[in-house]
Amino acid sequence: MVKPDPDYVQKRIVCSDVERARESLLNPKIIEQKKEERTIDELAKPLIEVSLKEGIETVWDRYEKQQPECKFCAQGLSCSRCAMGPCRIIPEHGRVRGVCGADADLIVARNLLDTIATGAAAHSDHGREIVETLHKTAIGEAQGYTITDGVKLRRIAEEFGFETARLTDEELARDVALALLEEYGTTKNYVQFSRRAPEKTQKIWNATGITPRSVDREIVEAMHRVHMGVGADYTNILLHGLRTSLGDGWGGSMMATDISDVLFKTPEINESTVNLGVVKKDHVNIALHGHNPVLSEMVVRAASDPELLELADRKGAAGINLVGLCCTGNELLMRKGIPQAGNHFNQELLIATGALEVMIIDYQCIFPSLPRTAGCYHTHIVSTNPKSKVPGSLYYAFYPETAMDTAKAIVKLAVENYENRNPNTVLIPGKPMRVVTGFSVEAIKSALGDTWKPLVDAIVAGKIKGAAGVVGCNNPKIKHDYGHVTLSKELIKRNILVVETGCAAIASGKAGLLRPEAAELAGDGLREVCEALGIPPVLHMGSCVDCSRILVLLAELANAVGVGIDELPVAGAAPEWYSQKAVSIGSYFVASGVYTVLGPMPKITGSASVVELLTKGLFDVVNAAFAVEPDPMKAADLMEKHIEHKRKKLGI
Ligand code: SF4
Ligand code: MSK
Repeated sequence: MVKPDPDYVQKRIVCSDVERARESLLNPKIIEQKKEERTIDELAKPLIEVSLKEGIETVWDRYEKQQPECKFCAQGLSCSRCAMGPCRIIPEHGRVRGVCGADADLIVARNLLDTIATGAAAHSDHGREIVETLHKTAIGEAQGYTITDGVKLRRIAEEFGFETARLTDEELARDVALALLEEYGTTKNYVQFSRRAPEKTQKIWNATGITPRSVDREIVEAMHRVHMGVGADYTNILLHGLRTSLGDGWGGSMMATDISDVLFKTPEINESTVNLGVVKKDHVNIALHGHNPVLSEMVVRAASDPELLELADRKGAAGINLVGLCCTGNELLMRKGIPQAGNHFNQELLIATGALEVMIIDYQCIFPSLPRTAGCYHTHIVSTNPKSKVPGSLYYAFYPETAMDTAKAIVKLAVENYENRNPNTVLIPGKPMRVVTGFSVEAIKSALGDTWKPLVDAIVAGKIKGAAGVVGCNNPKIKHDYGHVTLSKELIKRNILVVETGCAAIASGKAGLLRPEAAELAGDGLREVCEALGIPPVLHMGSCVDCSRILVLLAELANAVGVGIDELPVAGAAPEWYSQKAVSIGSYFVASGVYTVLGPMPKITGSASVVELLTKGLFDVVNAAFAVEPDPMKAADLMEKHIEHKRKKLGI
């Protein structure tokens, strides 16, 4: 049986070692006020209350302790790239340039390029791991994996011009995997999937010089460009940011999505449940948190292993209950209907239910402090990825070659931990919310009768005014889920169909917007279309990397009517974004022609020139730009106005 890696043995953090902050918080009025200020998620509130009473720190407490934030950093005006610094631009003190001579525009632009490149790297490295797993599956080296969607595999193979007829799925998978791995450093000067974009959109990229040449090349060049003394033109730097992000959206992320579909199945419309109420009192509960589905897919299979189920029975549990978190959860929800416990700001609260035996983490969006939270309960945090080791966790090194053995070992660990649960601390705060999910591009098209015509007709007739992609995270600068839910409700009321990914989709799920019944909240036209098709007015399209599904959807719609993506009556929004990946996503939406409204302000206000370029100047370059509007009602106004403008230009 696989055991935790002996080379990375971590001492379990015990509650007495965890900083507690309880004295000032025993005032019931303060507790009441804080839980209302922090979230609109009704099931989160009782657990926030418990955390406050017990002094168990959460993201909101740490955010409060970080105030006031450094105003130079917040404006993007600090630089610590080289050893002559760190430098800050403070014009009122005559500090208008860093030691090297960099001005505010350059420092802000370089910081932003760094952020975009980080996000693009995170998505694309995830994509590479999925493609490597496909390769290992094809050559028989991966344990327990199979090719689940051979049709999609063949479609991808044809895009590369491969002869598919005489090859088996495995032979084809090997060739496709190798071709995709080459995309990371291809010398053909474009990434293959960028050819999925409408010709008009590709022409804009070519004219602007932002066609992504290879996934890694753009990221490496971004890292080169942020070095001291490599160019001082903020426009030139930020155009490379767009190019880097396109290599993510139409490259690394798209590979992650498509190959996960090939390995684990292309999502189909299915039903499940979301919110913290998916935890079961009488079951062994295991959470799957992070972004990469390669391990969690195996855990799903391991959890139905008869021996492990029998062991759970012997320990007195009624079964093994898997729940998802963040985007690993989205991957499982979309494909397998595994219930989803919540989004980014539910991660600590899930542990505070006291009923979680193990939280398995892969990478991205995982609070490094989780083992401290778990230290006050019986929960084990199990880290699994060699690039994402976390002090205080149990580290089970995960490799595709031994995937099933590792998955079984972790499930066994959880089952054995069930008896350590303290029933007195268990708080499952309510009932789960039903959701309808699984809206891959293929599933949407199939629901429409394998043609885009009904959707195009509904848009032309004005029943549906347009479409909006609402994506991204949680951020303590915005009340948890308020931005997502308010914006989505407002858009559907205005007959704008909403598609969502990531934590935005989970927020909508918790609020009941992913049920067909939510059509009641939509405007008359959208309601009619949703009721005719039996679909919700907010469609869950997947995880963060699955924002690439939105790109493909836009490309197919634009191709169906013979326009560029920039001409479609669509808009994007990230009302509660926090991560570098979200900046890359926003950038590739804009670079692909989608006007995008951000909730929290990026760290760019130190340069009026950069703000002007990103919010106005880009219209002259890619016919789309960013806006920043933290108030979701006002964000809906901006998006609706943009959509109406596009309709007018199309003459509809
Ligand atoms: Fe200062 Fe320039 Fe070095 Fe940045 S690169 S730390 S601005 S000297
Ligand atoms: S998990 S990147 S908090 S959407 Fe993808 Fe959620 Fe944002 Fe992470």
